[in-house]
Formats: sequence, C-alpha cells, structure tokens
Amino acid sequence: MGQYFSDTSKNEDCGELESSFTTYFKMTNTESKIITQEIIDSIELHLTKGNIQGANSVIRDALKNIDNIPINIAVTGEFGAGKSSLINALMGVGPEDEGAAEVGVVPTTMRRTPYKHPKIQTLTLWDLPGIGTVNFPPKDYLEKVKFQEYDFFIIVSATRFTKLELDLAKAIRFMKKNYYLVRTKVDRDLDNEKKCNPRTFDREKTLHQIRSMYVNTFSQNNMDAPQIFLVSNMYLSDYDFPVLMDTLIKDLPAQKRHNFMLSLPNITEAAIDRKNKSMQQTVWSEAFKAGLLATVPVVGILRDDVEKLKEKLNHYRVLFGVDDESLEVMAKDSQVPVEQLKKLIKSPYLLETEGETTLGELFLKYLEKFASATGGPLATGLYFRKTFYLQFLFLDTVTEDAKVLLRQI
Ligand SMILES: Nc1nc2c(ncn2[C@@H]2O[C@H](COP(=O)(O)OP(=O)(O)O)[C@@H](O)[C@H]2O)c(=O)[nH]1
Ligand SMILES: [Mg+2]
Repeated sequence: MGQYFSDTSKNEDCGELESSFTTYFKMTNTESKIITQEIIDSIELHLTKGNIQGANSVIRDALKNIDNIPINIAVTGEFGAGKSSLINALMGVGPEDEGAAEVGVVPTTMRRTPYKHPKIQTLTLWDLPGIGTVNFPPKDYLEKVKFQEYDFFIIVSATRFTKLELDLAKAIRFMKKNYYLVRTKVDRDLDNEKKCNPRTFDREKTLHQIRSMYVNTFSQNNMDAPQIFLVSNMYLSDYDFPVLMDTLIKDLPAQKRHNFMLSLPNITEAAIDRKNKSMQQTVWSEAFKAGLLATVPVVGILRDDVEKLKEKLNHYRVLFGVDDESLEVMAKDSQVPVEQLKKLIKSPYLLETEGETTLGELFLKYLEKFASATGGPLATGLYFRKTFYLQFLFLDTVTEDAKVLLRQI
C-alpha cells in the first residue's frame, strides 16, 4: 500500500508513462472519448521518444481547446411546435427559470434568438423562426439564419412535415450539415388515442404510427428518412429524448463532446454516468500532465491545494446539479424541504471540516474504495498527486448525489 502514498508523481520511466496513458484511453469507449485518437497518438509518440515537454504541451492544448471550443445548435420549426420547450429541456431549465426560453408565445421577431446555456458558457442554442413563417425558399432561409455557424440543426415538428420543411431538410444536407428530426408532444398523441380508443389503445402501436407517417412523407418525396426522435418535452425520460442525447453526443467531434455532455440534464442515471466519464477524462489528463512535469516531491496537501480543491468540489456540484442553488430549485419544484434533500446527499459536507487531517482521511477513503477496483488511475500504475485522487473522489460523490436525487424526485 505504501507506494500509493508516494507524494510525487514523477516517474522516470517514460515507457511506463506512455503505457499508462494509452491504457486509460483504451478503457474509454470511442463514443464517449473527449480527446481525438490523433491527439492520443501524438502524445504517445512524444512519450515514446522521451519528449515530456512535447507530450505536455499537446495535452495542455487539447484541454484548452475542449474548454473553449464553441458549440452552436440551431432549433427550427413552426410556431407552437415546441422549439422553446425543447431548448429549455436541452439547457436543463424549467420554463419559469431565469434565462429560459419563453414558452407558448408568438414570436415577435423574425430573427434568430440565442440562448446561452446557464452552466456551459460556450454552448448556444439558437431559436430560429419557422421556414413557413418567414416563407423564404430553403436556400435563402439558410443564408439568412447563417447556417454555416451551426454544428447541427434540430427540426422540431408537432404535427406533420410540410413540403417546405422537407425541402429545408434536403437543403441542410446539401449544405453538408446534419439535422435531426424531433417529433414533440407524443404524450399528447398518446393521451388522445387513449381517450378515443380506451379498449384497443396500444402505446407502441400509436408511437409506431407517428413514426411511419413521417417515414412515408419522406419516401413519397423520394428522400431517405432520417432517424426520427419521438419526444415529450414534458416527460423527458419517457420517450426518445435519452436516445436523442446519445445520438448527438456520438455524432459530435470528440473535442466538443465534453461540454455538450456536461450541458445535458440529469434525466437518467446513464446521463449522469456519462458526465462522470467525461469529467474523469479531464481530471485524468490534468493529473497526467501534472505528473509529467513534477520534478519536486510534494509532501502532503498544501494550503493552496485546499482552496483549489474547494473550488473544484463546488464546480463539480454545479455541473452535476447538486449545488445549493440547484437544490433550492429542486426543493421548490418537488415541494420537499431543502434540508431534507441535503440529508440525502454527501457532497455538501465533504469539505466541511477544514484542515489537512480531513483531507488525509478522505484520501484514505478514496484508496480503500478504489485500490482494488479495476480501471481508474490506480490500475494504470501511475501515482498521481493526492489532490487528483481527491478530485476523483469528489467526482464520484457528486455523481452518486445526482443519482440519489434523481431516484428521489
Ligand atoms: N403536451 C406537450 N406540450 C408541449 C410539448 N412541447 C411543447 N408543448 C406546449 O406547446 C406549446 C408551444 O410550445 P413552445 O415551446 O412555446 O413552442 P414554439 O412556439 O415552437 O417555441 C406550449 O403550450 C407548450 O407548453 C410536449 O412535448 N408535450
Ligand atoms: Mg418559441
């Protein structure tokens, strides 16, 4: 066990560093990788040659890029289709929350409206006027809304697809952009169907019919139907919203995945786990980067580290929606006293008692929990500085807290 306490992460043997780095990223599946394979290869190459500075600078640039790269998502569809509601869903805010898109209002402007994600500054959702409202030909419409600025389009429809919308879809593809077709309000369709045919009502059959109607519209116009996501903005975890989240993450380039994953609402445990995986990769990369450059053994945890750790923990709590402000909102929405919610979770108390002893104890706890587990930095044979192990512990704690709250509410 003694080796885990070595306070320095300096490892003279580059071969070992190289293999631990690649081992970690090999354990991460391709679809959730936030660093591209080319970058991983380039780091590996630097390490093979013993070029520590080179490897370090590649990691530094990759992390900077991941943090700063903008993500712009266009949401288009006719008035009342559920664009504003979908934008709020993607931002993880309720219609009454600050910064939310106003729901159920007639658009007063024919221009696009940007909504900045409340937690992820680099992510903007653009509310575009429906093509039927402005009545432009698709090419002019796309020019007007500055199509080239978006990573992808979401076309929202609540009834059926018009010819103009089909043409728009075709034009988007022609411009070499991706679009996703989201059919909203399926909860309402199911309710209506149930009311009209209470005895013969079949949920799956009704959903299948909605899907088929869209597929037919495409095939009648000699177009391949895209994947169609049946969504309820009211009951996000019930239909295809989780599939939509998975698909968007998978399709985005690796360096945009991290912030996009973090931006998504905690609607399923799988979504929370994905955030964890994504954050883990950044902590791991930071730790690895620090490990490469460490030349002086650091004894214990410095006062400076304590402040930084506190900041980290708070940041993670915000990202996982278990910070005080999020708990207040949750308490109001679920009408459960905030004290009661706080009793269910651990992260608010993690750093409550100050001082090195507490952090030391936490560190021991981490080792107990993870020393025998496969995966994670311990399994790779690299011994990072204590502060990084604590960040992994924070990450797992906020992840568990988010899950506990999801189950509770
Ligand atoms: N039942 C149900 N109502 C929805 C859904 N999405 C939106 N709405 C409602 O439909 C209306 C129009 O939604 P809104 O998001 O403002 O549409 P927009 O005009 O495209 O921005 C509002 O009353 C919403 O509450 C949904 O998935 N299910
Ligand atoms: Mg709207």
